[in-house]
Amino acid sequence: MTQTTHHTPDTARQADPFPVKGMDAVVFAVGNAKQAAHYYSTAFGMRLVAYSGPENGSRETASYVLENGSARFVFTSVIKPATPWGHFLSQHVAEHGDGVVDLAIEVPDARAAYAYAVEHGARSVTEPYELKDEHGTVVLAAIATYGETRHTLVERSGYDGPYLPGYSAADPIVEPPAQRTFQAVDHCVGNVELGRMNEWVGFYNKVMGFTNMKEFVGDDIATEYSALMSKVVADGTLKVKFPINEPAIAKKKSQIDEYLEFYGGAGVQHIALNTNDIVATVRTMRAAGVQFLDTPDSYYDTLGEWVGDTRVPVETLRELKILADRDEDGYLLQIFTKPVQDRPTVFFEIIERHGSMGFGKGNFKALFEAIEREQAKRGNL
Ligand code: TYF
Ligand code: FE
Repeated sequence: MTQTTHHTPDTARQADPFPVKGMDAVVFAVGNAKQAAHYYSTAFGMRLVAYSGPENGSRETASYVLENGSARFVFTSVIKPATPWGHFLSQHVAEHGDGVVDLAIEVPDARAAYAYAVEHGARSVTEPYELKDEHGTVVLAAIATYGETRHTLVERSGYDGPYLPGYSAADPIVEPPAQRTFQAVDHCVGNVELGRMNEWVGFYNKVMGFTNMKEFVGDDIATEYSALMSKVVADGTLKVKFPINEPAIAKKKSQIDEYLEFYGGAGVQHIALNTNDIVATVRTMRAAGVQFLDTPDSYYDTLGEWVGDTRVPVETLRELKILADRDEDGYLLQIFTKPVQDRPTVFFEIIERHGSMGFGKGNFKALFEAIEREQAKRGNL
C-alpha cells in the first residue's frame, strides 16, 4: 500500500459546518398544478422540464418542474379526494391556499447536513433516504422550519435525470422567451409571528451555521413607516439567503399581519429572482399580464440625486416602476409583483444586482407605502 500524506489545512476543513451548493428548488403546493405550470411558463417565461403524475406511476399527486437558468420551481397538486388520514399537501392548500411547502437546498452530503441540523435542534421531517433510477441516485432528507414550511436537503452527486427519480422529462408548454427572464433564485423571504424573528434567525445560526448579513430593519424604521422588522441569514458563500420578517406594532396594521392572517400562520412571503436585464424582463412579464406594484412619480423626481448613474436611465425606471438603491458596494434595481394568487400572500421580486448585496433598504419606505396602498384596497389596513 502506498502511503500519502494529506496536508489539508484545518481552516479549510472547519470553515463551513453546513456546506450548501445553492437552492435546489422552491416547491409549491397548489390547487391546480397544471394551470400553475401554464402561468409560470407563459407569464414568468419558465420552461417545463419534468413531470410526475398518474401516467408515470404517481397515483396521488401531479407535479410539474419548471426551470429558468438555475432557478427551479416545482408545482404539486393532489389529484384525488384526501385519503382518510388526510394528505399533507391537501391540508396545506386548504389551510394556506397556494403556497410554498418546501425551500429545498442542494448540499454535497445530505446525510451529514441532516445529522448536523438535527443535532443542533432542527425537528426532523424525513430521515435520509435514497431514490434511484437509470440516471443515478439522489439522497434526500427533510427538516422543519417556520410554519408548515420545510427544507429538503438534496444530494445529487452526479444524478443526470430531469429532476428526481420518479419524474419523466417533459417538453415546454410554450417556447420560452428568446431572452431569459431570470436565471437564479436570489433570496427567499419568510414571514413569522410577532416577536419570533430572532428565534428563527437563531434557528438558522444554530441549525445551518448561517450568519447574519448586515442589512436589517430594526425598531427605529419599523415604528416610523415599515410596520415590520427584518433580518437576513445566509450561508458562508451567500448562495442561499433567507430574510425573516416579523410584524411590528405601529400606527397601521402591518403587511406582515395581513399575510399571517390570510396564510394562516408563518410561511414564505416572497421569492426574489436574479436577472441581468430587468427592463427586458419587466416588459416581457407586463406584456404577459403580470401585475407589479406601482411607484409614484415623486420617487423618480428625486431618484437621480441620491442613486447616481445606473445602467438604466431614470426615465425608463419611471416608465416601468422599477426601484433603485445604492450602497457602498454598488447598486441594485428591483421590482415587486402583486400577490400571485387571490390571497394577499406570496409574491415575487425581480432583482438586477450591480455590486450591491443589499436588499433595497433605501426603497423600503416607497415599497412599503406601495404595499399599504394595495392593503387598503383590500380593506386590510
Ligand atoms: O427581501 C427584502 O428584504 C426586500 C424588501 O415585506 C422587503 O425585498 C422586505 C419586506 C417586505 C417586502 C420587501
Ligand atoms: Fe426581497
